Amino acid sequence: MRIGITCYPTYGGSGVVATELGIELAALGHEVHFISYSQPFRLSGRDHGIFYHEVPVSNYPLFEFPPYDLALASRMAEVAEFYALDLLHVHYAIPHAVSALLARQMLAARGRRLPYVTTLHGTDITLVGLDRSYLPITRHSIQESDGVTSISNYLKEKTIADFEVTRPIETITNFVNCDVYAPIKDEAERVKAREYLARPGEALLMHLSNFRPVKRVLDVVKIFAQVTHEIPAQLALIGDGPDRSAAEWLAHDLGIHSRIHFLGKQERVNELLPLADILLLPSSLESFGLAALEAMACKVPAIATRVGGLPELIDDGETGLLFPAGDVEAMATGALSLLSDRKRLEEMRTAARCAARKRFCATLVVPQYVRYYQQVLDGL
Ligand code: GMT
Repeated sequence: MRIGITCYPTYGGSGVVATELGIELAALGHEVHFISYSQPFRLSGRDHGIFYHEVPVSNYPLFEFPPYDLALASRMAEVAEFYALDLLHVHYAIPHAVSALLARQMLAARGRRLPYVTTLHGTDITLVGLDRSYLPITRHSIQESDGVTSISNYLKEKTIADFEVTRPIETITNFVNCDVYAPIKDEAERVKAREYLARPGEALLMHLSNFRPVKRVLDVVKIFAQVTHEIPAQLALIGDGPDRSAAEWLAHDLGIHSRIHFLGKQERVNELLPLADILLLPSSLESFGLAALEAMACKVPAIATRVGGLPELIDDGETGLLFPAGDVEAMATGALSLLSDRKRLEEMRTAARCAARKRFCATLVVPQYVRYYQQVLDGL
């Protein structure tokens, strides 16, 4: 198939999923065309079978808000025509599904079919999409899609309930390449590799996000403060975003900044995650929680919140621990109990990797997308 993929190309879970999907589809022999305002950050630009088409947005003085969604629709239609695309797959409904709808209409007027599949990721439904100014157009573009997938059952139900979408929605969960996201097998090698973050005998906690308020990064610092009060420990924070400076201030105020490593945005998180003992993900909402899955594949269980789609990913007590959002005390106690019981931690680490491989491996999930595309094409 020739597939056009549109996503947010910068740091963020939906862009990561879209990019990894494109890479996996190309590896299966499909031709993948990314259409976006910049090259998705996980693409090297040299991947066989993958093409990137930039969306130029002109900024006339008249435009207080340059209309990216229109430029995107034009580019989608052009790329679809020039490269004979079979379908478009857009990740994150706003504005991508609306642009795809326009592109489909433009080509229909020229006698060409261009179906589009929309994948719902999270705040496109739970926050932004529910904003009254976006709700009607978001609902329309989802309803009009030729196929709609959701990354968890939670998000599927939420979309049906809040948007009154009547068309079928297929749950296709997020996935991880279990060869790329993998543990460091040799323990001595792992201890050596993480020496710059934690000394031997110290626990290493990690957090990975875009530091938006929904991630509750300040809770990460507060949980760590309690942990490091009891046992020797270090914290590595991967990512950047609006709450980073507040987290840095808090680390200084609590006097624990020398044990916290702000690593910023990182390209190869698969090399960092296996170094950790546990991941902290205290989000107020996660429709799936890709960071937790990536960690699990690296044999790192998450201390996370019982919100959104996280219970579909993490079996509480088996492959991680779940707590109510905001309950810093409980999460710190949970982290301490796990880090102080090496046998239980090792069992949970093994179970986390096993669950990632058995249920969320790219080799299982990507074929579900291929079958879904085929269904959409057959249904036309
Ligand atoms: O909805 C967002 O917050 C944006 C999105 C992103 O691009 O980071 O995150 C969502 O999609 C990820 C990939 O499918 C999921 O793993 C995240 O749980 C989800 N975020 C939220 O629901 C807050």
